[in-house]
Amino acid sequence: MDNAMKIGIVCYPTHGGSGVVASELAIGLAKKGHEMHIVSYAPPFRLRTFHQNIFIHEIEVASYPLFKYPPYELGLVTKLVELAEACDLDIIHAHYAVPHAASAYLAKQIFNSSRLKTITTLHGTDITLVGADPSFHRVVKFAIEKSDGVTAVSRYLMTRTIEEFDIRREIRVIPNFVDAARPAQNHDLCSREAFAPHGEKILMHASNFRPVKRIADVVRIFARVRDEIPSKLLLIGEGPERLFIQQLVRELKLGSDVHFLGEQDQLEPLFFCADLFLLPSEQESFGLTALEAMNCGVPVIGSAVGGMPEVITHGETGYLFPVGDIATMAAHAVALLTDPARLELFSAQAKRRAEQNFNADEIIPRYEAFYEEILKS
Ligand code: GMT
Repeated sequence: MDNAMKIGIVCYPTHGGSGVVASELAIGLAKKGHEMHIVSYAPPFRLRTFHQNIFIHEIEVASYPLFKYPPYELGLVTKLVELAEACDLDIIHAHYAVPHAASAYLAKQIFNSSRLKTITTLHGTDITLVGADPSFHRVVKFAIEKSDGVTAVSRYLMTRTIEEFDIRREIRVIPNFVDAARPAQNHDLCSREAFAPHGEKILMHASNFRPVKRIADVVRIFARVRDEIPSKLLLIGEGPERLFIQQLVRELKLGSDVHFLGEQDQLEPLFFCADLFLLPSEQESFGLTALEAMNCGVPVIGSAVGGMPEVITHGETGYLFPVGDIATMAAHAVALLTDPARLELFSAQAKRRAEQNFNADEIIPRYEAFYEEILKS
């Protein structure tokens, strides 16, 4: 490939949306012939198998008795400078601003070549929760202003960033994406009968189990649905809320109707077991799991916050209601689950929307074009 680029992608390796987007972007660009270098503190879970043109570089952070907090940012900077030199990188693309955008900036200063460009992709909590915290605010603003290019995963996040940090530069919106063809490969891997032996309906939620996801609302919505129709709930993920949620499941006497599946590397097989996906978050800059559910033909019920309305079309591919309105969410879940024709229509519309508006085949070239534009600038 003549115009192949050498790109360093900085991301978190854990089961979170920003790491998934970074990994899927690397996979897509590597397939097109670009040389992709992943810099992370562990191999990202979607990149644990071999991919041609993808190279993993783990960040080393020295520990010393003096350090209460090992300096991750500096280990990352050192790794990026070494990599820029050894691999002749064209671009460092930092996913999640805190602290990756600042580390990329510092690496560029140390490397001291105007040829090397830095790009930051804003994902959500790096702006709305963590970045907005006074202890990070100034650095995040500085890093956004100093990146050669900045993208945001939704129009909402772009606007919110401009307001929150008083940003006067361009932030390009490039939405998250899915591989529209892949679900077909995972179609028969999940057995509905294993979770719902008597033909019960299956509701599903997947997240990092943080308070922002309002998983208690998921459980309470499910409790109301189960009062009306036989149903099961699949809860996927790990995080600080897990014990509290287990306790709530016991208190509401939902017992064996709720399955905790822990972290799962691939959600697609499970989506094919689900009738409905629940994402009633407090905040959501995009809602990648909702898009992944739609890509498998699963409608979504969630909150009308942040970038969710850019992904889910209310009344067509799911329903969105105000945060915490569990009564309305549950009523619409029951209405949809008891109307097979409407459920089927929503399922088809969800799949079509994912395919037509968020297809990797269309979105990845937008990143590629953005890289080329920044390299020329
Ligand atoms: O909170 C999460 O879900 C994790 C977080 C992340 O960075 O891994 O997700 C954010 O980025 C995702 C990928 O761009 C978005 O789909 C999520 O909506 C966003 N989370 C929030 O805004 C709460």
